[in-house]
Amino acid sequence: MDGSVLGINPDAAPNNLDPYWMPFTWNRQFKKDPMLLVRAEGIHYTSVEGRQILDGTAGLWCVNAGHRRERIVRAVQQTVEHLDYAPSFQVGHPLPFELAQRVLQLLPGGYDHVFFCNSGSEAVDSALKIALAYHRVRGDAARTRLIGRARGYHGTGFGGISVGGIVKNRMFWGPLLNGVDHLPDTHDLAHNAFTRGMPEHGAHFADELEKICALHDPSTIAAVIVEPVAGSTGVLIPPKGYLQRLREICDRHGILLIFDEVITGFGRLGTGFATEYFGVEPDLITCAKGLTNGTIPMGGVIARRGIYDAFMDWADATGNTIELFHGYTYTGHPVAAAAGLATLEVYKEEGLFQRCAELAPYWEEQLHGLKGTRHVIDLRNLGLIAGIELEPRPGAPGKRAYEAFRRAFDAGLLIRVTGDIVALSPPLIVDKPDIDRMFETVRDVLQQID
Ligand code: PXG
Ligand code: PLP
Repeated sequence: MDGSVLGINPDAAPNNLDPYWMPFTWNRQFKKDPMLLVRAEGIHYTSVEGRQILDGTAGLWCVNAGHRRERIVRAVQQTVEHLDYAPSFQVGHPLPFELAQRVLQLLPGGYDHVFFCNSGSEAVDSALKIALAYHRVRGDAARTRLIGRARGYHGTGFGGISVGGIVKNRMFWGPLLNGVDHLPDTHDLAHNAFTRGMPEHGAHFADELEKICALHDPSTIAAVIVEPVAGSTGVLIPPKGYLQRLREICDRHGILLIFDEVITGFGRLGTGFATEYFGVEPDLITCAKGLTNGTIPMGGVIARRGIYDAFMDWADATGNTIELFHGYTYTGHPVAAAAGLATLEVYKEEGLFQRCAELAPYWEEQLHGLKGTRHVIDLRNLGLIAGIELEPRPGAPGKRAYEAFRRAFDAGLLIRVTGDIVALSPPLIVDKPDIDRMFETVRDVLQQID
């Protein structure tokens, strides 16, 4: 980049790291020993020191087409040269209309509308609000409860942390939303350790939903939200039959099912969305991340046929002209929509979802080659996602994995850690030698650390 535009050199470390309060980060450690990424191309970052870092995590699970793709960069440049911003309430710009149509093409026929926002957290909040309002506009106003799941991650808005199941993301913020309950998570190392793909054991975890229904009276429950594959809490793969059973129970009781596909959307499992992969159709789907290849923030909520119509019918019946009292300044932002359109074009042109499906068996094979490596107590995979669970150090949970993360970075590989679980989710343009390098680096690092 031409430094003169910004008046600073974006390839150099800032002289003062202090004012920026970093998210989900050990701030003081980082500021003593920063890991700064300044450039990216394909499957690599370049660090501020000029080192090449293999991107084992597609950024934060979002750069599915690899970095700095020409078509996406040009789409953003061209759009912003024509128009920076257009209001999103009562006025529009053509691009989000086009994008909604293209997103729907990636889904089974039962989905017919897309609401846009700016992140996964907003997508979750929007989906929860749409679910509550859906029942309300249909005259079923008693349905106010929301059911999430232990170890669920649904972003960091109040809605998302209320239905989410990560204690540290919840414990500081008081009572959160009212009327929320949680399913148990499906993690079961005793039965399922080292399973390749979906575990055989555990569909019964879905039956807990019946118990929750019995406890609260199902006619008070608005929606159940789950990640089809739990990503950020350590790659928890759904047991065979589990998602189907959740769908059946929701159907039996008139409860909406929401799949949070912020990670699984846009090819991560080798299909457009996880709904296709698992053959289970939720009522609402949240997405973000891969929607724009991470280039410009954007999220969305995809609605099954009938949901949008319920709002239209309500507005007609009540004489309201606005059918949904919800939205953001940057809903359908034209520059984000341009990035989204170009991204979907790249996915299609290069057959990246198919590529993911084709590479998945090799990925699985290489991952499970780590069995027997020091500290490894489980290996899990689906699509191009891998979870490597480490035995925690006694009295120091998370420390071993953090050290692995730091050493991997020094060895030229970006991984993600959560607790003592390492997650890998490379861009879908990854090739076999990259995959080999990733797992070799992880193996080396694990052999080196205590
Ligand atoms: N739902 C799911 C399933 C997610 O994975 C969000 C919602 C929130 O999206 P935003 O865009 O508001 O962050 C996410 C985000 C990690 C990691 O290390 C995962 C996420 C975000 C940051 C880090 O696993 N997922
Ligand atoms: N706070 C204030 C004072 C605002 O005026 C607005 C939007 O107009 C918001 C928050 C919400 O911002 P956004 O629409 O970007 O989510």
